[in-house]
Amino acid sequence: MENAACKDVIASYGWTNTTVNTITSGLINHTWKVHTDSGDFILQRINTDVFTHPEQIDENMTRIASWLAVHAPGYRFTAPVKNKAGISLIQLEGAAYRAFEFQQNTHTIAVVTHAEEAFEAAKQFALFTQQLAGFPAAQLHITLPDFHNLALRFQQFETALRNNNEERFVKAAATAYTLHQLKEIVARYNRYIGHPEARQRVMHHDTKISNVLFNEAGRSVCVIDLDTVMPGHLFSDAGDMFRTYLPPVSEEEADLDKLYIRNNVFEAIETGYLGTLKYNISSFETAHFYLSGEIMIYMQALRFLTDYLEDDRYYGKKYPDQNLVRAKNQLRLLELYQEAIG
Ligand code: GN1
Ligand code: MG
Repeated sequence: MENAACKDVIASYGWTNTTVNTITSGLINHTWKVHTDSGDFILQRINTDVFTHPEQIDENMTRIASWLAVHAPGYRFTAPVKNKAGISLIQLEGAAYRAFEFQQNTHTIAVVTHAEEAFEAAKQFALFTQQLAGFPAAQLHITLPDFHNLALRFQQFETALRNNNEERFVKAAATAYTLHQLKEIVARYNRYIGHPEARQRVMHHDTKISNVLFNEAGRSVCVIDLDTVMPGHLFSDAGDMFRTYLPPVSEEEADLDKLYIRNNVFEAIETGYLGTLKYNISSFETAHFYLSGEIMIYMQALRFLTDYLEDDRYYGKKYPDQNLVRAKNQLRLLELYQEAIG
């Protein structure tokens, strides 16, 4: 690990004989796997530029964990562990850290290869929202205000277009134009969230496949990466599954010919998610299930292009035009998705 602060964090848990390995997935937080004498842990440094109130994440986790302990004691909820001082969020030198027990005999996968994996993940995310259906969602802090507010994301995109850096604007122009033409999705989003039946629930807000733990038999065990757990709408979780599971390649793929919609995966998401939530979902939510994908794919395309126009402030990059490549990828995916839902 790169600095002395991390050593102090490790010491605060009382871990000894540690071996630390960086886990590279995830664009926002820093994650390490720590092997110790007292078991294996996942240690994370929260990106406090993004999550400006890490203590709110910690409070949300504690509230949910206590509630589940009473109402769904068998449910596997991956709350942070406490250090020797009984603290589950360690704030040091302006950074915030927390650790989780490593769930033995589980693994994550980076991309959906088989429809069965999409089914298992969709089932697990539905189960999460289902188990927490009785939890008073309004008691949770909003850890990222307006996170999935498509209307705001669109406004931020328009602002970025106006305050552009000339060279990037020229490169982004065609993609920006097409994205702008699709703005009626924002109007449909506004109607959705303004509808009295668009109920607020406890949502995960980051349902990519690597946020599900699988066991050796290929069954899903639980969901992880709970920083964005907060009140929200069903479209967030359903939509991000469509966005990230349907194509055979990720948002990083530059060759757009490799993108297509896998119909068997589509069916798997639908059966896994709607099947699990069937007694807990309104006809309004079911009727807007496909819209979820349009909202979330469109939102991600806007976010990547906005970041490109704003010099990669948020997502960062490993090569110069990466955020433009990501935006083009998501735009192509949106076109394919719209064809698929007809
Ligand atoms: C970010 O850090 P990661 O990879 O879990 C982002 C998501 C995006 C995703 C795109 C807090 O998630 O909203 O969909 O990148 N999370 C945040 O890869 O902005
Ligand atoms: Mg995440």
